[in-house]
Amino acid sequence: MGTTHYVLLCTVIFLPETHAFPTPQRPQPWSSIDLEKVKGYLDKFFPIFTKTENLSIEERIKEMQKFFHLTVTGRLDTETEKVMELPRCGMPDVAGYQTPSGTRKWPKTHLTYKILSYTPDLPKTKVDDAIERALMVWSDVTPLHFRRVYERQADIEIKFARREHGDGYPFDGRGGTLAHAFEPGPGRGGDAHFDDDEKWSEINQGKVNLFLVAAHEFGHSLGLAHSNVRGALMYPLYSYQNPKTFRLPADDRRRIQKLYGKKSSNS
Ligand SMILES: [Ca+2]
Ligand SMILES: [Ca+2]
Ligand SMILES: [Zn+2]
Ligand SMILES: [Zn+2]
Repeated sequence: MGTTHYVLLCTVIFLPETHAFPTPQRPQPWSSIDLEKVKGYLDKFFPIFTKTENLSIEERIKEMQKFFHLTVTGRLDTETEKVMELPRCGMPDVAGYQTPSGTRKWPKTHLTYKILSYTPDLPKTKVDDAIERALMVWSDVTPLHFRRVYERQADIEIKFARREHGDGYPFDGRGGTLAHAFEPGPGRGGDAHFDDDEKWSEINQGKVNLFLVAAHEFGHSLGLAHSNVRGALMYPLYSYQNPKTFRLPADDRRRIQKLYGKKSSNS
């Protein structure tokens, strides 16, 4: 187990080098700017702790380090800072504490989706294809069906947007947050938004693979919270793998089937 973790950890930490994102490597004294940055990260991704005023910043960092299986120091050490700078999903990592995962799910198996806007990074057909394959990741192992609609409102509405885009969760320019999605429900429930300041790609090479991020976001659209299992699709940090050989990891399969059941053999 320890060996596996070590190898995967290297993969995660190696990521900034494979992306064109600025990753400051300067040694970090504990300045007020660092403190603001760390607080911002914890408020956004570990929001449960903002309600507990008496938790020190060290205690909050420890919770984050536990989630990511880092050495629990309570300090902004190099390992912790690198994880905070990795490209990732915009949804919180401790949402499960506030809304126990599994309490929000669609009360039906036939869902509709609609693509409201496209990225200029890819031909439309490539976007359509990545979205369709990302939904199939989930419909392949559950009784869920997805049908694309063009005119009327859909359960899962998909768009590419920059910065503030109307839902109160502004994107942050290139790097950092890549996308976010809302849990099942009416209106914006189920919707998935992709940061169009990223360079979206059907491969990787310094860009972000749309299929992999979309498959992760649709997990949220269907009611899954983040997993702290490294290698799980619902792990919050972006990590590239070949989309052509992608198989839904066991952790994600188990969690989605707990919500919707297994695919029946005649569907
Ligand atoms: Ca919706
Ligand atoms: Ca971003
Ligand atoms: Zn996520
Ligand atoms: Zn949004």
